[in-house]
Amino acid sequence: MKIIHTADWHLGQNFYEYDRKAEHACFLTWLKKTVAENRTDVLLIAGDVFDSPNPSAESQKMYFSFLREITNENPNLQIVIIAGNHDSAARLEAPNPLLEDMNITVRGIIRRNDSGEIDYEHLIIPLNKGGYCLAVPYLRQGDYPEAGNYSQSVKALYDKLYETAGRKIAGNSRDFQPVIAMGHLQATGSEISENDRSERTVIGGLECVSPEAFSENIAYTALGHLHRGQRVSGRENVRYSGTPIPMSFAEKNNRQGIVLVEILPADPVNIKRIVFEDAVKLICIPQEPMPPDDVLRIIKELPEGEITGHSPYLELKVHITEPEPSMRHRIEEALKGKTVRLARISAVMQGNKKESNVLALENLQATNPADIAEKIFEQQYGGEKMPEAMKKLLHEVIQEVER
Ligand SMILES: [Mn+2]
Repeated sequence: MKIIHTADWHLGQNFYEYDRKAEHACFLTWLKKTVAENRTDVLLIAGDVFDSPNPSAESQKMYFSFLREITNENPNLQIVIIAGNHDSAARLEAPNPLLEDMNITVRGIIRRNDSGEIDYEHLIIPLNKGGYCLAVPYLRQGDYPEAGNYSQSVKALYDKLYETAGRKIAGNSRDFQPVIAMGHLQATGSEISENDRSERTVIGGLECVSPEAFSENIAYTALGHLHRGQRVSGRENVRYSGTPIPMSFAEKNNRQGIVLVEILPADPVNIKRIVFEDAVKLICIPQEPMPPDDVLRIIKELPEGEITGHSPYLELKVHITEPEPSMRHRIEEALKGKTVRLARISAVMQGNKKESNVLALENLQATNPADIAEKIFEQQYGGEKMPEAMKKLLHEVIQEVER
């Protein structure tokens, strides 16, 4: 049985001001080709299909076109999809009546029966080739049995699922019946991308699942949520596929792709990562922040050409000694004709080794945006206060937005 494991597509994501349609389309085309070339039996999509719980019509069309095309091209392909924390569990499940006829199963909601018990059966998907997939979507509070802390409760959920699947297997005469598991969660013993805000804010400190939640007898565990493809706690067959396209500059060194898993009767599982080579490149220059004039000089060396949906994204690191209101304009002028898309200018004040923009989520929610802006201004410009005129403008903007 051949499985392809992917996750964290984040369809509809914007990278700074750029939409990523071209990149997602390119990935989905590549995925269709890869699924067909490898004569895949099962495609697992481990959550965060969409970037937003309320995806645009365009993103939904891209998703449904993909499902239609891939099932047309591979009539025997089975697809199992779980919702991630970015997806709306209910919305992702809504097309199930149509998708089920196409051999596609989506699980987003943890159902309960009339007596309040979790409907475990609903999360155990029979595989056409034999065996079962434990399809566990992102778990929200109340979605798991009470069994101590979060990690213990999630383990109890997977244990119960594994046990229930085991009973089904015992009552069955087929000899090839592997159990595979899916989840959208953070496992302890995994690395997150350095500085990754999108992951870190979601993860928090407590909500980590011990890899022991996944029984050694599970042939393969397909995880989503962390954007870097990796094994968990050294276990070869408990993995994050990672995101196919980088979601932030912090992910620039990740090798994006998917995981191809082959499960053979009585043999160890064969696991191979396949890199998605056409991912748009992220360029961060210079390596260490430099004064504006040096950065402008380095920009001159960038390749000339047209800007397309496949041009690299650019992050510039500039060292400044005083506020430089015209810097962005000068940089944009210098970039004319270059085949890069400017995403971010990171301005660092002389003396400040690292940008410090750490603010706990609770504090952030309770803080006035004007205060945050003033604080950031001071940090960026070495303690200098925001000019009154700028404060006034900012105030007007905030009022406009909040009205
Ligand atoms: Mn996620």
